[in-house]
Amino acid sequence: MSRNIMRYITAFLLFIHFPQSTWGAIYGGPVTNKTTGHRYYLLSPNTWAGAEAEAVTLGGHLATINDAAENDYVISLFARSGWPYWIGLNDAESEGEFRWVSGQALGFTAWGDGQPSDADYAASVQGVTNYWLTLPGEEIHPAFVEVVPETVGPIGLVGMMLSVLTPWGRRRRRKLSCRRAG
Ligand SMILES: [Ca+2]
Ligand SMILES: [Ca+2]
Repeated sequence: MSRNIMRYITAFLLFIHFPQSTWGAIYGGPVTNKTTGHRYYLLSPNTWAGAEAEAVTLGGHLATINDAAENDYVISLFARSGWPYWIGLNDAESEGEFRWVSGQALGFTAWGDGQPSDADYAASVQGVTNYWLTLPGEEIHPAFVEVVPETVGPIGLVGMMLSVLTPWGRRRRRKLSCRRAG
C-alpha cells in the first residue's frame, strides 16, 4: 500500500477516535506515577511543535522516557496498539544527534527495527515490545506530556524540619489535626 494511502487512512482513524472538538486539548490525565511523582497527560492530535507548546503551558514538556519502566508505564496509561504518540526526542537541530526537549541527557532508547529514520521527531508505539520511530514533525499525532514536580528547595526543607522538630510546629500540627477531626 502506498505511503499516501496509509496517511489518509491514519488521518481518517484519528478523526474518528478524536472528535475534532477535542483537538489541541488534554485528552487523558493527569495521572501521577506513585513511584516518581511525575505527572503525565495525553494530548489530542497536533504537530510535534504544537504539542510541545501545549505541554509547556501545562508546566512540562513532551515526555522524556528515561528507562524501560517509564516507556512501558506511559504506553500502558494511554496508548492504543500501533498508534504513534509524540515524545520529546528529536534531532531537528543536528542530524543524528538526538536530544530531549526537556534538556535531560539521552541515555535509554527504544528504537524499533530500522529506526531512527531520516525524519527528525520521535514517537512511541505500543507493540509486542513498545518501540520508537521518527516521523516528520508536521504530521498530526496524539502526544505524551510529562510534568516533573518542583523539588522542595532549601527554604521549604527548613520549614518542614521546623514543623516536625519544634514544639511550636508540633502544637500547630496538633491544632490542625484536631480541627480536621472535629
Ligand atoms: Ca521521564
Ligand atoms: Ca533526523
